[in-house]
Amino acid sequence: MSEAAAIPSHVHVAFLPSSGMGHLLPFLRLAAALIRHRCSVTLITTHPIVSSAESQAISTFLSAFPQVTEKKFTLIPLDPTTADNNTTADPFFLQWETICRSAHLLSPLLSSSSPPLSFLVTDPTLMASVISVTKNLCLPNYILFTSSARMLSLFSFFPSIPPSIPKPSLPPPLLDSKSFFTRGFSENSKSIELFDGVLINSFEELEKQSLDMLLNKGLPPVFPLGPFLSLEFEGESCFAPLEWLENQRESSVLYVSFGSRTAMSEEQIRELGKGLVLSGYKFLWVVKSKVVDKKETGNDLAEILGHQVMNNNGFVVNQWVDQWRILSHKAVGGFMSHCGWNSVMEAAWNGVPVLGWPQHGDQMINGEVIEAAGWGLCVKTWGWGLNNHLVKGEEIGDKIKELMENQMVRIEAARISEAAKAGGSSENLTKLFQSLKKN
Ligand code: UDP
Ligand code: G50
Repeated sequence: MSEAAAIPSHVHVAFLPSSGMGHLLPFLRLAAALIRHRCSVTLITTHPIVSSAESQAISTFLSAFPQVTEKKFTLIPLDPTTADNNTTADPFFLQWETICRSAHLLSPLLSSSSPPLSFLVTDPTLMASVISVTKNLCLPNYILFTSSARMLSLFSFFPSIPPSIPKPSLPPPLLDSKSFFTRGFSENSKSIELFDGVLINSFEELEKQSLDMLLNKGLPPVFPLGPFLSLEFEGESCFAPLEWLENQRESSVLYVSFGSRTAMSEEQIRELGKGLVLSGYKFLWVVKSKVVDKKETGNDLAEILGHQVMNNNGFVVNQWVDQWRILSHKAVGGFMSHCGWNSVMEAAWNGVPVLGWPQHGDQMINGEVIEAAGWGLCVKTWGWGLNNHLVKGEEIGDKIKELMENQMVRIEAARISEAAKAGGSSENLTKLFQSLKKN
């Protein structure tokens, strides 16, 4: 979204992201793009905030854009005994449920905005709870879908499953019709027709088939506005081993990260470390063994990994890194990823081939997008990170070699990056504003 789109004056947009960096970051990136197009922006922040990564991102965003109005939305504390075990086990799921249960209190916050709001952009996990509020206020409401168009096709037709999506690729909690996740997914999916449109961080060239399928299905219009670009301030005060990267050969390093909320078992971490060493490639590895961002100490790391990994070909970190900066570095030639959608889009923009190892949720479906477009591999035989299946280091090492030695994926990754940069997101933004005028 770099070129200026034709946008009417006095557009005031409010953003309501849900919890988790994978939800917050695309909201902040889209908000920044609209600010660049001279819109006024209100950011609704939900309190208490789950992780310090989220608090940090919100505060740096607000200092970078002092013209943004922050509306603090204090949530009604959720009595954990009224939520099921599945919800309370994951702090981010618990927060989704807490926001949903507080959503009826949003009304005064939205109606008191000045100048009056043109529309709200709502997180997909909050749709069913928020739509009645905006309908009462006659306020247009758009969804920012935080995953792939392929996942959106599953979401919007649920409980039907598009034939193009194999059952084993479904988010595992969807296999249990009574799970908290399935209930929310299903209610949110049903409410989609009440929305004015769906904004998505994707682009035609990457997901043409899924986007075409979503057209003419009686759904609200879908606006592919991606890839969303990282914001300058995101890298502030977070780590990137640039000096180390500068000393590596071009495309020689494998970057390894499983996103902001996937913790691996210590046993699996050890095998992964073994695999990285066995591959013989240089690696930059972000290790995470806790779901929320409590830092592991350096001692813990050495204890888990052993000194061979720590002192071998790699650079191991256990803190929040500037992923965009790493992926855009010329030394990085591969990305072992859980296929969280933001990571996938960041790899696409930067032309980095991906070795996908989906861990949960929508990640297998996102991995299939990469594989179909030919700029990476998605390993399905390793199973989901959630189960007890331990993937051995030898196998991991072999897959890494397969990716890093594959010239075809490298060529395709460069092609996808070019298509991403040439994409029509700015035209789609213009279409969005034209659709607003008709409301
Ligand atoms: N991220 C980052 N540094 C980290 C970990 C994650 O900048 O150390 C960013 C990453 O670039 C992406 C987001 O956090 O934009 C994670 O979202 P994604 O959808 O990839 O996965 P999730 O964390 O939601 O599983
Ligand atoms: C997070 C997650 C799992 C997961 C997804 C996440 C999505 C987004 C779609 O964002 O696929 C979505 C999920 C739930 C819902 C509505 C929409 O109620 O951990 O699959």
